[in-house]
Amino acid sequence: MLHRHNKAFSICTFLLVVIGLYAAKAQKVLPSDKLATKETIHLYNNLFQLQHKGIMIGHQDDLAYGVNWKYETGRSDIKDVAGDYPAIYGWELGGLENNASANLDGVPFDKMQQFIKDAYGRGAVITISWHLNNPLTGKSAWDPAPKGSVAAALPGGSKNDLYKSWLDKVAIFMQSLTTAKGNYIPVIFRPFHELNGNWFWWGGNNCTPEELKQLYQFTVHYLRDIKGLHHLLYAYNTDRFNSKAAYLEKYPGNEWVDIMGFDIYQRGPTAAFAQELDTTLGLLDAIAAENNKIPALTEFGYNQLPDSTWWTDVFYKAIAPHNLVYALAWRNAGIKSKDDIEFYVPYTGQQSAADFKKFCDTKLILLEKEVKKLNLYK
Ligand code: BMA
Repeated sequence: MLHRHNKAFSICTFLLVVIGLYAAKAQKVLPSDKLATKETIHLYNNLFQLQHKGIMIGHQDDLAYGVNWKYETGRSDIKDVAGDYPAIYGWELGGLENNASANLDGVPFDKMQQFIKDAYGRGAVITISWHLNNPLTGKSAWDPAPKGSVAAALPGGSKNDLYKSWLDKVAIFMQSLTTAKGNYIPVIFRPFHELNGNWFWWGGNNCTPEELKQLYQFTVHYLRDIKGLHHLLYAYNTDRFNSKAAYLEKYPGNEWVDIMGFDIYQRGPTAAFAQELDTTLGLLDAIAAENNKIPALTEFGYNQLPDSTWWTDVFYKAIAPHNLVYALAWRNAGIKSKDDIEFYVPYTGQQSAADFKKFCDTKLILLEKEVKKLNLYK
């Protein structure tokens, strides 16, 4: 009798554990857009659950060009070196606001649309940045003068109509990103990146925290509520930072943001960079967890990769203990001028190529085939 009782008890316990596990798995987190499409909700939820399990490696303009090549169908520097495409692709809209047919780095928008559709079809993730011109001066994103550019773009400002017309073009581009079945392809949109630096017209001291918050909110409101786009997740994105307060100084609020990230580049000694990356990711872990958002390294790189074991010795060690779900390497522009070469992932024959493959082959680091298995949109 006692024996049977015990058995019934352990079956009950077992069932409770199974139900508990199931409930934990089914516990959904939702994006900030209450009307987000099904695929967008799945993507958000799946990325959220990826924390501690995997870090997706991404690359800006990966399919368009690499070091010493341009527009070769199917080619990618990451694939050449590591055997697979990146798990997340970064693209850039700068120039779209002026009706250009190619962006500021020469990538034709029609090719970009196709690259995005192809990558989505293979199960990967898309993120888009926008180095938009200064609406007040008509010059580039890197034209911080005069102060007042952000105020001018806001409702009531002299350039609000112009800014809205630019957002209309962004909306048309986003709406062009559809699947074979006609559904919208979810996109992580990353406007006003590096917003604590002084180099962009929306950044640092070029506006007040309140103005930037308003611009961020207005932008999301316009795209989401006025234009009716419900396939976007929004990434809030600073440059390097050293405290929670500094990170959150211009944060528009949880209703407007889905992903929290920052950009960081190694430009000096390795030990200091490794330490800073680790510390800053630790701050981001805490901030994202407190706000129930997804942490990501929205841009990173060590230009020209002069250290042959940087990937496993420095980068892996710094990122592995943290919660980030992706890290996006900046573009392999290649030779820009006689003294200016830019690349952040290795190409065949580059001195860190073997180490990059080793890094990508670790269990934690994910490329495209591995995320396809995760079915991020389901
Ligand atoms: C920068 C450089 C530039 C490029 C810009 C926008 O970091 O790569 O060459 O024009 O990003 O993509």
